[in-house]
Amino acid sequence: MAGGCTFLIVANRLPVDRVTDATGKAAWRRSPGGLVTAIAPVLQRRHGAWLGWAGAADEDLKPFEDDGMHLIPVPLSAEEVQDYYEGFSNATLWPLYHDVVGEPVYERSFWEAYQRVNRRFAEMAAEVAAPGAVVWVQDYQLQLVPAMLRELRPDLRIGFFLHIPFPPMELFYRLPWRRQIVEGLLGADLVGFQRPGAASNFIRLCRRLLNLKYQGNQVFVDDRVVRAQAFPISVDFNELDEVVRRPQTWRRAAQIREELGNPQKILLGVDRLDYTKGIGQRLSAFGELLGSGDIAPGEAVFVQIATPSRERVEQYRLLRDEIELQVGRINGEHARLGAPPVHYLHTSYSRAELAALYCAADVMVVTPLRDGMNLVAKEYVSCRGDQQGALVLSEFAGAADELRQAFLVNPYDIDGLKKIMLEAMRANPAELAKRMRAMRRRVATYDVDRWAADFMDALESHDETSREGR
Ligand code: GDG
Repeated sequence: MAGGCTFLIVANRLPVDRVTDATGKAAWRRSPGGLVTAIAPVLQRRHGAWLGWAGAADEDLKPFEDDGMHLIPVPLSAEEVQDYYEGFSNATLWPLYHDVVGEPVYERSFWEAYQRVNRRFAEMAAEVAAPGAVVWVQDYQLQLVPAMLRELRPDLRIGFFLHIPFPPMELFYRLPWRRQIVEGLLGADLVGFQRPGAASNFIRLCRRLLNLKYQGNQVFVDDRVVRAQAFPISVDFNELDEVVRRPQTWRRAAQIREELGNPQKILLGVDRLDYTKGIGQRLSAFGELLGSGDIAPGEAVFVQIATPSRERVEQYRLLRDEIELQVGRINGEHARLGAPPVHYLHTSYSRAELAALYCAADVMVVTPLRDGMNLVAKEYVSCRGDQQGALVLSEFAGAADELRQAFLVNPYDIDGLKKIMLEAMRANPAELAKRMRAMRRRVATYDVDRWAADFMDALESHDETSREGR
């Protein structure tokens, strides 16, 4: 049975978190995180609906309106949160898709739950979508939804976007359920990836694993054509640019510098506390630079914001201990009274405070071992309308394809990382301005609106393209 939604986003989480206000009343607040930051504005403009889990286990909420969006909660039991979300999504797929930088867990009960929950999402989407509606499914937690949904509702136009990397075939082949995942994705009309390399990995897999024919970015599945293509995600450049035009943002940035003891250089990292982000590598490099005297005592401070993430997954608990031990060691060895070189903050901040931090940072250090895109790098660039600031960026972040004028680095190479961090700290203002201007041009042109519009255009023009392709 069809519903009335003509445009529907289907994602693991709703784009809001429950908070308790001053009077003790529960309310919703837009959640931080890459996906939400990118898609909420698109949905608000198209007056669509968003289907996803509200974040607490074992509760059955009615659909509601918030922040200009129609939100439809999908219930998950505590066991499903453990097996589908913390298990298959975050302990199996996440490390496997990020080049196995953590060891994936292959557990049959996780897979059972993943299928069950994906089916629930597909069934609920099938119920609310209007005839011929456009449904845009998001990310690695829901890779089976496109095929399940197509089976229930062949009239829908289905898009899928993967926010994280798609691994090379050699790694993907390890997954015991590899075939089902690829078949699940092929239920979509359009499968979007962050980088062209990821789209080619997928197309190669379709050929090798399922023996399907392809031509360019089109894969032929029975009587259908599925397109696989890169759509590098971006940020709301204009919004950030506007935030940093406010004098209070720069006043706060100056205050942050003051609070840090007016060091010559502030280095900044902003990440979810995740083992893919290379936080340990950048801290090692900074610690060694202090140890060798390349950075003089008091010359530079490193501010690391580590937003709490997936705290019930074992690997994340271990990572937190490791990072905190490392910070403690560096500060133990190099701090003077009241002046630690590393300021580590395991908490999350408002977007306004983040913008002020970006403005205060002389060097933004973004060193993931693998990252689909990395929005932090693009946010930093968007905030630096003063054309200053240096971006140290890992070659293994999707953003490195576009931000070629960053100080690019291989984060596995600690000596290389040390060298590039020093280079970024010592670069002269003219060189920084040249690099920043070029990067800003890129992000201003390919902003989040452009990303969503490119994806939607490709999805909505799909039929015509397919006929041409046959
Ligand atoms: C996934 C992919 C891809 C962080 N701390 C706070 C906060 N944030 C915001 C940042 C940024 C977002 O969270 C993080 O996005 P990233 O892209 O850096 O990383 P993931 O969370 O891993 O995102 C990634 C992304 O999806 C989108 O496709 O780029 O590769 O892994 O926007 O600013 N926001 C607030 N307080 C914080 O403390 N308000």
